[in-house]
Amino acid sequence: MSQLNVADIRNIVLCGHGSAGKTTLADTLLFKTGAVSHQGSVDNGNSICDFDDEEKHHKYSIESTVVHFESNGKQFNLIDAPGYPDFIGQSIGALRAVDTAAIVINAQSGIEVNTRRCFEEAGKAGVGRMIVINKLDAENINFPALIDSIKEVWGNACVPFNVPLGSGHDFRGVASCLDLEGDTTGALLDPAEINEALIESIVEVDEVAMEKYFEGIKPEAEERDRLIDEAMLAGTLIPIVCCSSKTGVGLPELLDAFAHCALPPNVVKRNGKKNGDDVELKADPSAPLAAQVFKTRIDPFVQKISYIRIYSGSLKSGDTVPASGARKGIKINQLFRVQANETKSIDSAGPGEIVAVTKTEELHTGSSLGEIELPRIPFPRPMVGLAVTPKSRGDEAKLSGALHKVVEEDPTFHLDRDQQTKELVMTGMSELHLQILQERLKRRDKVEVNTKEPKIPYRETIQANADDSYRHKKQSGGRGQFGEVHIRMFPFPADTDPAEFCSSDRFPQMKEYHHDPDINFLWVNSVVGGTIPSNFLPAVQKGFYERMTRGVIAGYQVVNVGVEVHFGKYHDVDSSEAAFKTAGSMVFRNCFQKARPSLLEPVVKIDITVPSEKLGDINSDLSGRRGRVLGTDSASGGMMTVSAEVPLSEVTTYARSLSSMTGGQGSYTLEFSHYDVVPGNVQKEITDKAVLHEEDED
Ligand SMILES: Nc1nc2c(ncn2[C@@H]2O[C@H](COP(=O)(O)OP(=O)(O)OP(=O)(O)O)[C@@H](O)[C@H]2O)c(=O)[nH]1
Ligand SMILES: [Mg+2]
Repeated sequence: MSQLNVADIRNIVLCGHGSAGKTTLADTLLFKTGAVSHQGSVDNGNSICDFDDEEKHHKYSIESTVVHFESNGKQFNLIDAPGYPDFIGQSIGALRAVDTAAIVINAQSGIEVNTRRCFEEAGKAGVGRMIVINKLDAENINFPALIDSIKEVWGNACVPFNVPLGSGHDFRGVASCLDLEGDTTGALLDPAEINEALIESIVEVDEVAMEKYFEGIKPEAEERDRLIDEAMLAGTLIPIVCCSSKTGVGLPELLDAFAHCALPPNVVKRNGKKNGDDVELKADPSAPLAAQVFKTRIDPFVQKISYIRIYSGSLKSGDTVPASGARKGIKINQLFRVQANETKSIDSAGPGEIVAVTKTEELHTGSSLGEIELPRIPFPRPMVGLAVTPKSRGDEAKLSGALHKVVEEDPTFHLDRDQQTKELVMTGMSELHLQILQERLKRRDKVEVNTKEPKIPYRETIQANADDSYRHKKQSGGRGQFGEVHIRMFPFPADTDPAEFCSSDRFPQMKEYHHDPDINFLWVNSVVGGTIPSNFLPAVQKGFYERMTRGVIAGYQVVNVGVEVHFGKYHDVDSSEAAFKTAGSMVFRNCFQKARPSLLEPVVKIDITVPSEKLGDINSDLSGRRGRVLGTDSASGGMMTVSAEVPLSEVTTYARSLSSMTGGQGSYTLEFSHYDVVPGNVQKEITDKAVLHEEDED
């Protein structure tokens, strides 16, 4: 296609639970539309979309894959996302690139945990939603019950756009519920009965159209397409389409439904910020450039690939454009269009398009291109940590390089150094996530690792006020060291407004305050009469920070603390930055120990889907793990979903326990919820185990 009309572009992510057939669907659509010359297959290890060695080996998707094809006069960009909840970050990134989410459901197993999660994430991303019921060629499918459960879980906006004709072996086609035509013998629900509900959910967004409809006038085709766009955008229409990606039945109709219902890029409303002000993005090639990197991949051959969605304006090969985080403009040497792992050079691209650039070091996942800053991509916070060392001594630098590549590629993977043990700790979404990444290190970077038990990112804080002072004094010949710092320490709860908190009533001598939102630390300077000269205050603050990073009682980051520095002493000759830094660090430690120190632990929200007869076992197991059940919901196929809050430390190896409790029939998703105070007995266990490296003198 030479000149792309933005209204003819359809960007769709295929997301949902594992094994629903998303990759098979993408592979088949590519082949049927002639975009590729062979029918890829996950089972045969020659899938176009699951091209990574790890994906071929495990026979499931690990990364999202971008492909494109043409059909019905439309240019489709499809992103095949992995269905394992461990890789949810891939779906969340992909949702930034698309205008519609097609949530694929396995007709046999119905709504599963990650189906729900993807549905919710798509809602948060503000894109249109469609539901694809796949695997209708499989046996023992109760289609009417499946539709009922979909409506029960997500509401009446979910309406079949078409229904299957025959099921299992006899699944031979689909009948449209919009245009009632053709032979509907064997339909699993009567299209004529659904027609009214479908049209109502389409006209519902427009009062005039609605009135006309109740007078008996149905919207004309063109008007209907406009209304469908509006209804999809408003979420009053969530069309359900039926198919089998294996046999190909229902796929022409699926493409037709995509062409009509999936939102074009110029319909979805998006905002960015320019110089702090909100700006609405216009899908216009001549508007200012607004584009965002939604994914990064390190390819063994072409190195770093940044995948970019253009929302507004155009990009040309050779352009130099501003980018967030880069001090100068960045040069786009060559633009590419991507087909799975293949790239093809293109000269330019406009709004709504998905392109890639290579070897651009300043671009990272989430970076904005152009003057307009796009919102942050809400990747989930990884929670499962493992200390990692190379198997062969001498491979430290190689390992660190390889892990930094993964950090660049995967926003749900973090790398830190443990403050206590000085070990490298990798943190991911789950054990499986970290295991797959280790496989990648072995294959791609030829480095094998040893890992140690999961690390929990505890935090340290205080529960009471305290005050203290510390004099650092050393005289060892020549010039001495002298610094004295007096502080008051107090809890500073999360979500406290620092401006409101720092009133003159509370701090009558306050000169200034500074709030660090990352660790919710409040620093108040009330030093009287220059007793600590202002040029030494940054050193005192540095001492505090060093101590907060190192932890006081168990070696974890200190958070939610406020300190008022109000008095001190100095010496004309012997005072130095180093002396005040040490005094700052020591007074912080001593004062913290007096202020009822406590540990905070991460609590996660867990959704567990199990056969209903296992519910009792799951609940009692959860209470043994200090869990709190929030609710229970019925899922399809005799399954129930339990939602609960539970300390992360209790579920780091939940996959194994759930599998043994349910004979492999359970699944779950984890999401960070909040930090909570650790009960006294558990705190004691952790602090007793902690080995603190004290280098300071007392
Ligand atoms: N009977 C039947 N099997 C299918 C169909 N589509 C896919 N499968 C099979 O289901 C299995 C999983 O298919 P995939 O396409 O890998 O599923 P997926 O949704 O991409 O799975 P994840 O990548 O883990 O999220 C494979 O063995 C496919 O052959 C279908 O329409 N009917
Ligand atoms: Mg897949």
